[in-house]
Amino acid sequence: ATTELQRHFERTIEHDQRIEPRDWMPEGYRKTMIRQISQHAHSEIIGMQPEGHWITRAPSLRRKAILLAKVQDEAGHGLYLYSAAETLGAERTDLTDRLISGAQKYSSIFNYPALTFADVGVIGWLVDGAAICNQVPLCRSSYGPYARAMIRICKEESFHQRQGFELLLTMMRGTSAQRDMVQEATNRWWWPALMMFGPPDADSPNTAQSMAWKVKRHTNDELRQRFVDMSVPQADALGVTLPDPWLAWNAERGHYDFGELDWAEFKQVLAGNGPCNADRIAHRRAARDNGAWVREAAAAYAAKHAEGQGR
Ligand code: FAQ
Repeated sequence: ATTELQRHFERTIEHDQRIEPRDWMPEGYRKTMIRQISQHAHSEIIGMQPEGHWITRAPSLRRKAILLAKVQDEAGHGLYLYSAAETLGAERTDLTDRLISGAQKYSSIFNYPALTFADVGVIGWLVDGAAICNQVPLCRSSYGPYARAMIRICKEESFHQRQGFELLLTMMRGTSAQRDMVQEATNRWWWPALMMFGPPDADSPNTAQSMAWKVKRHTNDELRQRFVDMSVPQADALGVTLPDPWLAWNAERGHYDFGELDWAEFKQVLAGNGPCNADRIAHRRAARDNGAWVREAAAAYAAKHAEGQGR
């Protein structure tokens, strides 16, 4: 019977159809999906922190309203993705515990600080830009609930990217001090944004299997290249310089060449030693602990309500 189910699974993948929660799937596929979806969810939730700190410091009511909406969207994406992980049998409280204990990862990018208001713009432009580049192909990922979640998430990320670019465009039309702020923030975020795509293909243990299962549609290096190619004209339009002396158009390849990433830094950030890792986790731990009474009260209320209905 297993072989029949296995054949059905393989045919579904082969024909570009979706695997759904009740379908049989290999344990490795389930594990991979839980790993990727939950780490993605953690990234959305931890990703609220760098920009969240600027909500009370936004320079105008308009900027504050935009930033509030954006950060709330990230919370929505996180909850949406935890729900997708739950369709695979994962438990949300367990996933949160695994994030806090360091057993599960979240994107390296959120371990860098947002030091000025220009960072809010650069995060929208580059971090959301990289997220879209990585996530649009995931709308065709083989696991149904994940692929469908990505459609809505990508629409919202596109708005986030545009708000960041528009903020930077406004600052670039301002004073020279504002232009310097944008350039300085770009210098700090460019390389970490390129690291969001993951290790080079040769050092990416999960890519081959994830591509075979059509969980991933492109390799890490392919998407990183795509992001560099789309960012160069955007930097030109803004009037900022990307901090890479090796960046040059290669007519033969039809792509931009770019410099080597600092993979030692990437490894350090993944190992928990980035500039903000400890802060991010401490903040998340406090939120979990401070919210415990709300979850307990909700569970007690639900139990009482169920009891009442039983009579
Ligand atoms: N940071 O074998 P691979 C956002 C890990 S966007 C930390 O290549 P894979 C929106 C990887 O998990 C950010 N860890 O792995 C937003 C694996 O470790 P494991 C979230 C990384 O899965 C914007 C190991 O290294 N987006 O949140 C990173 O095939 C603004 C080996 O790597 C997603 O999660 C990294 N950068 O490819 C929110 C997208 N890169 O699990 C707020 C979905 C790799 O074996 C504000 N995920 N690792 O212990 C993916 O597309 C893939 O999982 C990759 C990694 C491409 C990230």
